[in-house]
Amino acid sequence: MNKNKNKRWGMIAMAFTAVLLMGGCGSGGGKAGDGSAQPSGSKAGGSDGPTYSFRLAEAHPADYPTTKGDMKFAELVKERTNGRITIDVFPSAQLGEEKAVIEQVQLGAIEFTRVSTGPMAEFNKDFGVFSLPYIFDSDEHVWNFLLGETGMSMLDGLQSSGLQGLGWYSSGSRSFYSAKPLKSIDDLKGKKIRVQENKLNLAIMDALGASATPMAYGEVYSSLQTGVIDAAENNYPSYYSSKHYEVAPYLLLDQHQRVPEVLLVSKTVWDKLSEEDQAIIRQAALDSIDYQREEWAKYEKESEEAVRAAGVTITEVTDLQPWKDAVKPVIESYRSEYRNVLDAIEAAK
Ligand code: GTR
Repeated sequence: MNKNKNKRWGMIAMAFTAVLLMGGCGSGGGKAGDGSAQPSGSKAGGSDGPTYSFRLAEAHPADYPTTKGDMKFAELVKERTNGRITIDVFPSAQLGEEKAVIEQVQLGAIEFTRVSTGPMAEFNKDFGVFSLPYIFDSDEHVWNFLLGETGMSMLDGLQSSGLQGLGWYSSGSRSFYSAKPLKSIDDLKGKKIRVQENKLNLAIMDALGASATPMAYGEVYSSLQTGVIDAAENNYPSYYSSKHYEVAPYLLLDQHQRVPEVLLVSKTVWDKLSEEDQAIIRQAALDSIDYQREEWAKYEKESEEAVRAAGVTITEVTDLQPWKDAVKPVIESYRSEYRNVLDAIEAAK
């Protein structure tokens, strides 16, 4: 654990050095990678400047690991600006469901958000890569990629979509769950399955012989309950905290996707901030990552135990080959579009 942690920090440091080097000496008009980052914890420039009160939209409840990460981020920003910049976290989708929130953040009506990279695919094509199935082997693989050069540069790549990425958070792996018994890949055939809202998921469900029903996260519980959909898919923490396990108590651990979370700020807002404030915010986001990952690891275990204790029928998948074979055509059809990033993901193994 400790070794992994050190390794992670080493990688963050490496990635950050790369950002600094890339920024070089250009002023860049306060753009990402402008090399103006202060060392972690530095108060330089923190107290001086305009006062801001921002909002951060979060889909999950207050005790969920992403929300805890958001709060840590907000706390660090407040601390390092001596209270000049405050970010209020609004949990439980109080400011809206993810897709609507992303639109609001693009407009600058909401300043910050933490969202899944799943729905982000419809706002920035590059982000679709995270919905491709079985491209990562483990969480370690995901993080090697996210904190490497390509992963970190994808945060800045969001500028063309009116957003600025600030950091990544953990989200484990997604598996299917159903209201009716679900034991094998064949049981998915003909099922109506709720997916995150992006077009790649339609192709994946099609390849599995199921039919995709994209809808907002907040509608999934009642849709499972009333039979509008037969099944859904998510990680242990969401399966538990959303209570989907109550209405879909059959979980099949196929781990088809690892779709990370991303912390975002509106580019409209970002461009108005001084380089010093940008640097403080960027560093605070990076400094909240390890905390979020620790909270994630704890909550992932707790939520698995809780759904087991609640009597959920969990089927492990011992052979992933039939799953990988079934979805291979989807990956192949997107390979040329995502070639560079897929190569970087492969290299991060
Ligand atoms: C969760 C993710 C949420 C939301 C949800 C969903 O894992 O943390 O932000 O995207 O999945 O399936 O809609």
